[in-house]
Amino acid sequence: MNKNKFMESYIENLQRITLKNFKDTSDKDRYFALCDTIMELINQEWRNCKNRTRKSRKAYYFSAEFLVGRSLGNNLINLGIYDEVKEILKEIDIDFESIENFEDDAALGNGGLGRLAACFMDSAATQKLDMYGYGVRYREGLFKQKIENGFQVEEGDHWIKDGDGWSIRVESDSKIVKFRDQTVKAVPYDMPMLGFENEQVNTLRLWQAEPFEEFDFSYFNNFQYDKAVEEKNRAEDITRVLYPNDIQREGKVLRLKQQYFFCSASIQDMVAKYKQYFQNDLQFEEFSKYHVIQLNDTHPIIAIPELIRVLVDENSIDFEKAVEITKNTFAFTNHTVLQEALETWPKDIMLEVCPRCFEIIEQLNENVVKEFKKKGLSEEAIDPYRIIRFDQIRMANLAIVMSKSVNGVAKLHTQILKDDTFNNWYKLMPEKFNNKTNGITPRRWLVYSNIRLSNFITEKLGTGDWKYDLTKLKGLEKFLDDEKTLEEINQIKYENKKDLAKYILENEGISIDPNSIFDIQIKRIHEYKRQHLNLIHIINLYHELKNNPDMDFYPTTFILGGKAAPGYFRAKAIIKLANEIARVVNNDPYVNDKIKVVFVNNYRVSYGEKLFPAADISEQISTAGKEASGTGNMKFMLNGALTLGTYDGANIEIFENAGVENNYLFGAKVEELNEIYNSYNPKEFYHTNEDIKDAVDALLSGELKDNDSYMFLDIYNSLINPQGGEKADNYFVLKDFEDYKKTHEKINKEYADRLTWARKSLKNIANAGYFSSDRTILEYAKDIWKL
Ligand code: B1H
Repeated sequence: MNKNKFMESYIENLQRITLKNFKDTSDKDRYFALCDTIMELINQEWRNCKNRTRKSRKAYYFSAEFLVGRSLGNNLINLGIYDEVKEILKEIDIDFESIENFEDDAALGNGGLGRLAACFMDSAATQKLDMYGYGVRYREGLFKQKIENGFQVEEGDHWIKDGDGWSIRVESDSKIVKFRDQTVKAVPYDMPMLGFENEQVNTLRLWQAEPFEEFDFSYFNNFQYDKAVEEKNRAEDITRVLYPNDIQREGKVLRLKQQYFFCSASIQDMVAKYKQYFQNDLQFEEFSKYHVIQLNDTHPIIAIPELIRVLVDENSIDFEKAVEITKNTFAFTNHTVLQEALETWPKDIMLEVCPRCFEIIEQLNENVVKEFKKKGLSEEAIDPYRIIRFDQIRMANLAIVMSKSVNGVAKLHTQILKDDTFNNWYKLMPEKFNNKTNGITPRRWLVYSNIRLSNFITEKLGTGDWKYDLTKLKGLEKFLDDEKTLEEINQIKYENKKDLAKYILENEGISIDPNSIFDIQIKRIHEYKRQHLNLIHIINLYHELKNNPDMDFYPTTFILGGKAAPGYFRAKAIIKLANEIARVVNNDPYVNDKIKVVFVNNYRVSYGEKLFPAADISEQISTAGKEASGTGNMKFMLNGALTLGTYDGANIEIFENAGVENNYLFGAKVEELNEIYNSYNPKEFYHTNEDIKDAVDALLSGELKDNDSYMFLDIYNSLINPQGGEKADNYFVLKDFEDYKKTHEKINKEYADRLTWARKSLKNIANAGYFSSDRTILEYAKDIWKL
């Protein structure tokens, strides 16, 4: 990059788009002009990539969520011009950080599933894989979380109200999407996805719903102004907002409309381009030679009947042939075994949204039934395989029949799919099933967010090659017994903790000590993730420290953060509890030099970038068998935190790679929980373990106040009183409490030996290579996509 040219065009852009003189421009102006200048810089390479790949086989990642976060810093890192641009800005008196903070997170996802899609985009480009992303351009991303009086309050997230510096509207590629009751226009916005220092630029194409006709003049001319705008609103409603329920499905018409909307537009787009690029030698039989579609969970499965519809109705292909083509095109990823997530759509809703797709699904269902009867299965034996049963369309079944590959996202998770969730299918078609353990991009989650550690690694290894091949971190192991290196590791962590402490003081108004242990649990709030196990442990610890002031104890700061789905009462109760514990503990001078509790407000990608680098302990405490993989666990590991975790999801693989002796494993395993499932009685634990009774009783003793919301009573009941057919303590919080507490005590002792701790931390960093999403995406490319 030519520095002078960059500066010149930056200032020119800034003045041109604002019509102001340089000195009069605001930070916001300066942020957007920087986006413009970078978009200009990459334009040529982006076009080159689009042109080069016209006739090559490509992968298409279909996802209702892409949790991209901020792009400025990440794009500069991937272009290899981060430091240079910072310097250029400094020369003209612009502080990079202040304009960086002008960027709103693109929060177009709920949690791990959406963030995984964003990490995959980064890794595919970095590995020079031609992968397209297709999704939805929600005008409102995931709600912003405010905490009032300790309660979560949701606010809208109109992330593009000031503009969108990273997208190009490609009007000419717009598509028409037809629903039973309305017809809308789908307009694509393309975001460049930059490979790391390699000139590859892939495309994330997000569709926005707009009225087919901007304005209905017949209404207008009849003075029916309301009606004239009504249609416009009804169209825009489709992509107005992201549904905020992580895990829990939402059976609303509008949700299916969103799904059909982006899937239909994407399929039409693929077919149109195929016809355009291959016009002379067009053979639809070869469609799957050039296209493979990866379905990110059940949300985009409606793309399957849509492809058949487009082939049959719009391109005169035989139904059976279209089915064959489709079967060779799709692959399906499952992300959870929780029943409440498995999508089924009632027939009447599907008829209301996309009746033709329903017809096609009926036909596919008949085919399945016929085929299985031929195999000799009875009506009853076929039931688990039916795509439609009791007028419900079972989307996972549709995907499994119609895909060439079905994968889980961590070893244990895939095993559970085979043994349990999809066991029926697995028995019939074992060759379809495979595992792809998740990963994270080291560019965002280390190079960009933890500059200190990143520079240190490069210095130690003598090269930055590890940024392309994260397994090279293994080379750090030669410093495991080098005291100076270990001290440096501790120093880096300390500096990062100071930065976080400053940020938390500014944003949460709580002062914390960077010399204390930073114990962090950040993720969506859900009972299976067991934030309440963490919290009742803190309550018990607090009581212990009050009763026993001379107890040997290493000061600890407990940090929690995460959003609750707006309709999930118990998750909101957990947030209130965290805030209430923080209020009581932080205002108690008797314990304040020992423990502090912080609930960080509005946890999101850009907050995570500050939290992961500063953690000593990574809390990964889900009930064994429930967390499919987890990816936060990997971000902590890569940044040198030790995992306090159950034998669940990818934790298991973290223990395998870094050594369980360098982490803290606790709690019951899946097999044990399966065995005791029917006989489990949490009251036994409550009555026989004083610490448990102490902590659980505190929910109702009046010491903690829930402002008459009955929230703490709800948590209390969920733990020890069976209710309305639901068993008590479904997630075995009380069962695992004692082991959790003992493990915390062990951590507290061992932390004091600072060099031994640093050694464990280094062991984790050195073995985090496996968890790069580069590795994951290469496995998809090799095993499933054959790219
Ligand atoms: C995961 C979801 C999910 N699994 C439904 N399932 C949603 C389901 O809006 N919805 O309806 C949204 C999200 N998300 C997560 O995926 C798993 O819980 C994690 O363990 C996993 O790491 C992540 C990525 O695979």
